[in-house]
Amino acid sequence: MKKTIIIEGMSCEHCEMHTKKELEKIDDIISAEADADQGQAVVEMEKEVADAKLKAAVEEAGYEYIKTV
Ligand SMILES: [Cu+2]
Repeated sequence: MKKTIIIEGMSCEHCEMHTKKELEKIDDIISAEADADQGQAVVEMEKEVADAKLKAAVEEAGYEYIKTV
């Protein structure tokens, strides 16, 4: 199961890595890939993860969570 998160504020590979690491700390997230150019991250989940948790991880990484689509 996948979700795409729209994120503002990432500008380079380091930003992508910060976001990826924070998202992958969440239980039930198998992997996360962030793309600064597209301003989004895609998470692969073992089971449904609440959007609030995704938001918290993005903010912890230092970027602005816009929405989950
Ligand atoms: Cu950066």
